[in-house]
Amino acid sequence: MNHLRFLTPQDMRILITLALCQLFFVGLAQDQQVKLLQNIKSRNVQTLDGLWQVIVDPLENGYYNHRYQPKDNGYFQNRKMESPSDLIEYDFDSDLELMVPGDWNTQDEKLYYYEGTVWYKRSFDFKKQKDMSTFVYFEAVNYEAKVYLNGTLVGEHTGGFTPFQFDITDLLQAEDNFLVVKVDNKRKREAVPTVNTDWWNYGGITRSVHLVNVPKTHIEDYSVRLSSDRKHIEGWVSLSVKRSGEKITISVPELKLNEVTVTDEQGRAQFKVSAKPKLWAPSDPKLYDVILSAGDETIKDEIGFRTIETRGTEILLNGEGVFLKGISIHEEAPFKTGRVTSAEECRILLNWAKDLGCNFVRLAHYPHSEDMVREAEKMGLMVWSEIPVYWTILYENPETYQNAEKQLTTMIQRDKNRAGVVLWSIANETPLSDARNSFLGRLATKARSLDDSRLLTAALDTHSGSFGERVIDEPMGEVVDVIGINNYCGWYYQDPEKCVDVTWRNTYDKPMIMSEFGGGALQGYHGNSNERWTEEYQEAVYKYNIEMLKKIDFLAGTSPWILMDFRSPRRHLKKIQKDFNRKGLISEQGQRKKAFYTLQEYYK
Ligand code: GCB
Repeated sequence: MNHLRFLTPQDMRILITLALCQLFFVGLAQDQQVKLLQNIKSRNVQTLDGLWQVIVDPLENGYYNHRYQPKDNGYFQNRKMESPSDLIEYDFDSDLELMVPGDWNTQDEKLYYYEGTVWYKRSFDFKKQKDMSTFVYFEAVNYEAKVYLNGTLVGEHTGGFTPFQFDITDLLQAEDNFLVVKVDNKRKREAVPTVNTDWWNYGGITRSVHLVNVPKTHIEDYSVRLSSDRKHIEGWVSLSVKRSGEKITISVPELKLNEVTVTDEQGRAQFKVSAKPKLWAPSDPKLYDVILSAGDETIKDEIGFRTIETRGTEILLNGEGVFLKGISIHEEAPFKTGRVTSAEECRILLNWAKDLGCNFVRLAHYPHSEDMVREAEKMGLMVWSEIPVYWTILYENPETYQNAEKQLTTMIQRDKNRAGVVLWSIANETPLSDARNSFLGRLATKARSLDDSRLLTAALDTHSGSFGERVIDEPMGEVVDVIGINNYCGWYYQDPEKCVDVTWRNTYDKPMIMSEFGGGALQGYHGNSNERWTEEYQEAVYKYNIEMLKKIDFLAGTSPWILMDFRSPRRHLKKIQKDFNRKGLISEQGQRKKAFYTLQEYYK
């Protein structure tokens, strides 16, 4: 019987709407499955770093026509005049050049405050190899990127601090390829982060770009870690093709571990082998060479093995209580200012953290580069890694949620093999509301579904209690494993010396990290300890806060705000700030302030 004969036009409309909705949600779901090659630096890569030609395009004239419709012959076509009468009103060859990786704001004075579109173009030759696939891999572009190769759109990406890749195998030619990227860092209310942040909105291709060549059947992703009972090394390897019976080898030569397994029909192989590795810890950040092979491909990673968990109000690393002596860090370069662009700059910042006596860094407020995370791990610094769900983003907006979830997924995807990373942070100082609770609750569920071997946290405000007694009863305390608290006693409220008397009550049986405290000082500016902006004032803020912290028995760590002064468009006090948030313990030129030594003393 034909059921459709009994359907009214109204029913048909409902059915069509339902079908469209389903298509829409399937589309969304697929979009959320971030495909990302793990550990690209161990692959066959060709760098695209260096000078790129650029065109600054505030009106997006290279993209929209005068009717504000996307045009077919945009700047991504990189056209040239072919005869003297041709009208082409742009030319990458005679315009500006900018360094990649790098932000544009600190490379050209005219771009210091610029927020909008810049077109980047880079030409290259390419030696095609049989049976190989080539991806263009961007470590980060802030904030939106549209990527074109030889005039064809290969993909788009949103989010300023997470990597993305596109398969460009079929578009590559032997000579004169041109890669054009439309980069747009306009702030948007619905974006993550939103329009309002306390850091500079550095635009550009801020991290490295690579061409990655891999065999058609290659290892796409893997996870190698210590089991929670600390008796096994376990994990999985997944191939680029969904094919069963492919042989996979996982070896850790130093442990004489050599495991051979085969893929299932999803192209994925699981493994679990008895092992007793030396455990990764700040005192001995042991990393093992791990070699994975499948077909024609062999890749090497350096992986540490550890467990991280909580027991009541304690954090346990490898089963033992640990206090997280930390510092917060923005990804801003020492000395030159602007975005960090090299592993060397990461090492300078992290060495300063080591000098402070840290075993922990809070990488605020967005995923830092893979270099930063790997360098921290090598130095024995535990890492708090965060997504820019910051202040008042649009918690009611489904697209904002999808965006945040994708950034979270990519962060976990990229760094899941880093033993150094112990905490995923899903938010910073978010306002109380049902919409926010549901937003963060969903993010937490997602994070746990992707990775159950780390702790979840968020930097929260205290919303109840008085100046004298602060009470931790934020609903998010229920959701996270470790409660981060940002609290500026002695700076945004109260005189510094009164902070000693502040007491803390935790309504949750969970560890608390004081994820921010501090105050501002201009390096070299001296005076009384009650004079704002002097090093002595900042020193007093640290001194009395530390006295307060010492009395909190559920305190499991601290990451004061912040290692180094950093640029912020909210800091207008010309004589002192000059566009810098001055809460650094070190100036942007690397000079230590008095409070550096106060914290160092505490960490001893
Ligand atoms: C905060 C924010 C941080 C700011 C800091 C400040 O609570 O989390 O992003 O930079 O305060 O200096 O006000």
